[in-house]
Amino acid sequence: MAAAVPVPVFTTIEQVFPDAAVLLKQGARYNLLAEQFEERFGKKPMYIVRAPGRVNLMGDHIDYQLFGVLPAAVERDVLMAVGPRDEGDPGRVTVQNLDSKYTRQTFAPVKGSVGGQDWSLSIDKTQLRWESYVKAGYYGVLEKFFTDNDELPRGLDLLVTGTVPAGSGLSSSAAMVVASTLSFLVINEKLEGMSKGDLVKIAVENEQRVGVNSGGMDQSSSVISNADSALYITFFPHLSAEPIPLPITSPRSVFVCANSLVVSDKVVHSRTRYNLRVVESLACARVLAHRLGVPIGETEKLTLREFLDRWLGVKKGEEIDADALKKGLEYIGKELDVLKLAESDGSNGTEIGVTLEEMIEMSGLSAEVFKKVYLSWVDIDATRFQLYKRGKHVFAEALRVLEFREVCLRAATDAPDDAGSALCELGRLMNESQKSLAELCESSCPEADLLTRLANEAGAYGSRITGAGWGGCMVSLVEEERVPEFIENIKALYPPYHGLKGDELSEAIFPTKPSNGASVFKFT
Ligand code: NG1
Ligand code: MG
Repeated sequence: MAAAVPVPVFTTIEQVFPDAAVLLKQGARYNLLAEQFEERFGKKPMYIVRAPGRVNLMGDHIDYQLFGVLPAAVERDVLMAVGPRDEGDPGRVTVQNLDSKYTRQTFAPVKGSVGGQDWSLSIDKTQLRWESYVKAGYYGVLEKFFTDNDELPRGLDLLVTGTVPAGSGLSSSAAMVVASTLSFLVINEKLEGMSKGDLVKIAVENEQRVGVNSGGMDQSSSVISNADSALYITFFPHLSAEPIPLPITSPRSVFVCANSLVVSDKVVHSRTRYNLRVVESLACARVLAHRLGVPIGETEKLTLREFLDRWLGVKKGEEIDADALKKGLEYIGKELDVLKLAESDGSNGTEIGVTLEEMIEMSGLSAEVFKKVYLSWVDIDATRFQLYKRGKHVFAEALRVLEFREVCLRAATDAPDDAGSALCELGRLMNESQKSLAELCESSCPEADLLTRLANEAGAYGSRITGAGWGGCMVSLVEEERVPEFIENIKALYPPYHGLKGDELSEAIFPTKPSNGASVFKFT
């Protein structure tokens, strides 16, 4: 196995500046943003910060169980032009957006201990407000660097523009939070010496301040990605990222993102969807540990990844390689079938799940302890729980991530004419993933099922929903020269696209290649 490349370090700002490839392609956009900044704030910006969205190529609903994922940053991004403010209260921020539907906001943090925090900066979690993402980025910087009384944060003016469609599973939120975290770091001269791993950690905590219990995939790919490769990101036993070259040069192929135009409000539905998946998979780990005699503390919320290591007898802190992990996943997948964690209704073998009482009984814990450990920290709503299906999805999807990685690494060393078969292999894995997301994780929706089917009929190698699901975007692997025809076909057959033209259509369905992670451009 190729050793995972440690997360690189930013030693100076210049090291991440400039990203020549981006500037060449997008120079006009950067200039316009800088001009607009000057017009609005009466001075030139000091920096432009860029953070991309991401498309997850393989591995959904497994990052919060600490299994590795394989996303790539997309070309679409968030740009923030930033300059320091000289006057006004220390730390005051004014944010504007080139898109006038996001109105101008100004705010200043208040020093003083609130709920154990050194600063307060009110973030309204009950409403989706655009400036919350800017505040979230600020918060972590305040809490990490401005805890003693001698130094106050520098205020700043900020102008934002973005091309990642909002609410579509391409992580516009992570792009916003990463860009704003970087903006506050760079203006306050705190970026030097910081590793990308540190930045990811701050950005993950920052995004959780807006109110989601997510894993670390989105911020990692927005920060760490490289152009022309995807990233294999692992979270356990520690964060690491390995660039994975994609076999997309012969025949030239691209990933096409297609928005189902079904908006899934993750916060509103989290009780029956995202957060429920988190609880079901944690409960699955508990029941497995109990049944298989794997040591687990009474109040320990073990993830499925941690459970697997213990089951395999891996020593604490030791890292197993991809091959051993693959074998472990294959074994546990079979074991899960034997254990029958849920009952089928007997008629057609459909899993009907277990009740809360049954789940508690299976866990070996008292009802009181079970509820405290698994249900008290999160709000969920269900009468039946699908432990078998969720566990089955997580282990099989984690295995597909390793297979996807392996196909790519093999194609990078094989003869070039084998690339076509590598693309077919990747497509097959994408289709299997879609089936598992639809049937086992139950995070697809009829529109997504239709779009992925149409994508395959229109000649994609494979197609799957990406990100949290229940709507949002599909990602399909398509030969580049077939893309115009592919888009035409989907447009004709997917009813929500009828009538879309020009920008509306290219907002909904567009090809993308892996892009570089976040960068900071300094004006000299
Ligand atoms: P999206 O699709 O960006 O909402 C969410 C989580 C990820 C991951 C995926 C499912 C957030 C911010 N991100 O992504 O960590 O769990 O779902 O694989 O909630
Ligand atoms: Mg998001």
